[in-house]
Amino acid sequence: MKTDYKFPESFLWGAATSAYQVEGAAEEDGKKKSQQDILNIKPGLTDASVASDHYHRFREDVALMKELGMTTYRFSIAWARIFPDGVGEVNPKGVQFYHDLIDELRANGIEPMPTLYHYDMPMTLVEKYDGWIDRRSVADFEYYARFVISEYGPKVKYWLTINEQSIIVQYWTQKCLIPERYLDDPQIKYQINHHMNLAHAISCKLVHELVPGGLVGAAIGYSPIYPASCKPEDCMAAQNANDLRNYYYTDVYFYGHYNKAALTYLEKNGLAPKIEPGDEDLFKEGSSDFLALNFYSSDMATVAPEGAARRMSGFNPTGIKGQMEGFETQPGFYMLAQNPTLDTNDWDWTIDPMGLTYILRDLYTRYGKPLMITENGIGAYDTLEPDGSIHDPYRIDYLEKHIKAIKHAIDYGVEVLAYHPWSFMDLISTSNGFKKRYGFVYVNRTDDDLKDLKRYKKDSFYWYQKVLASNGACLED
Ligand code: BGP
Repeated sequence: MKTDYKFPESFLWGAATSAYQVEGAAEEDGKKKSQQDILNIKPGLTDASVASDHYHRFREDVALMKELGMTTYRFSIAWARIFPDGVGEVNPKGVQFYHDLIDELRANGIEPMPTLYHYDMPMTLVEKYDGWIDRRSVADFEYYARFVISEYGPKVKYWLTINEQSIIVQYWTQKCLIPERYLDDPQIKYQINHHMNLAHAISCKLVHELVPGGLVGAAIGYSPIYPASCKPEDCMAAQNANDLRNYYYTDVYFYGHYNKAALTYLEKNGLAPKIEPGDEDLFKEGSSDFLALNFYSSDMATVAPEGAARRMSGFNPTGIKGQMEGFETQPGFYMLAQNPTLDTNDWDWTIDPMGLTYILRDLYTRYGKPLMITENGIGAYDTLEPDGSIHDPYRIDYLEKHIKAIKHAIDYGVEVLAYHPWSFMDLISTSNGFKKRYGFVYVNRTDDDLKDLKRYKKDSFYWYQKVLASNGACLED
């Protein structure tokens, strides 16, 4: 029988971005620097001062979203634009920017879906007490979140709290500005995550308190982890990896406590966060309404000997296949490795659409809460042709297979609310600057040359427009 790819009528179709990756205007209209304005000055990255210039061109960008047929847009609010020093005095121009953006979206029939935090801790708080490393960050985040949720609450139904705690733990020095003296202490990353769990739970409580009918959840970077073989040892390693890399985060959001096996492993290895009395009560009070997933690829695990060197995931800095710097190894628990059965993009990220059906089913069975996709896409080198076209069949192929994978999960009974591919337009990649592009809309600049920042529609734009117009029904096997 032919599969029907028509999605439920209420399904929201959109795309995603984050503040420091698109906005630019890093120190304009009262905004002060965030840690990303410092971190992205490093060689190999692109400084965030202009990015895609969305701050100045958001009306033109929203017009393109409307033309694409989007009914939801996932973006993030820059904490340092609202409170330039993290707490204290509010910045009226920053507050107005997000009012204008949200109003423009609403006027065009697009549901605004803001993320409260996407890697961009205000620098003042990093200088004051080392940012998320210090528990004072939780109270300051509450101050910021309370303001933002009350201010925009009447216009915003869906709230996303913190972007990708799991990836922040993996790539802690890239996602947070970590002072030198902490670099030899791997426990710190789990402490940062604990503070974020508290901030997440507080945000959930605030949405429930301040936004009638509001719904809230975290956006987690999530990859299923398969065993390297059917050997029981590999299956056990995969279970260990799923516990520490995935359920360690999501169990807190829905059960209000850390995954037992993962926490026990961290405790035995001196890595567990310091948990204060009452913290898990707060987790339970701040339970999520849904889970948002950022899905790009899947992982594979095998056995790690007790004596193996501990390391976190590496990344491929060159965009030439086969140059992944290394895989996470947790001695005596698991070690990740490249899955030989899957193709990859140029940065060695596996391409695994069935992995998306797999996690949607698994997470729905585990927690019974609605799910949505807040990121999914393929980073690639794109070429602007002399006639202004961009031919990106690899992106169409990737997205088509993943959209079908979502529908397969829906057909199994999973409740999926929305799909936001990454990204609406080209933006600064967190690891590879402007070389690695994700958007439906091409932004005419490179890492070193700002050119004219003009927007061009890629082939994938016209393809996605048809998918949205037909609510998925145009897709066929
Ligand atoms: C996620 C982040 C995004 C985004 C994406 C692609 O981890 O939430 O901010 O950038 O990954 O990753 P990259 O930019 O490194 O290619």
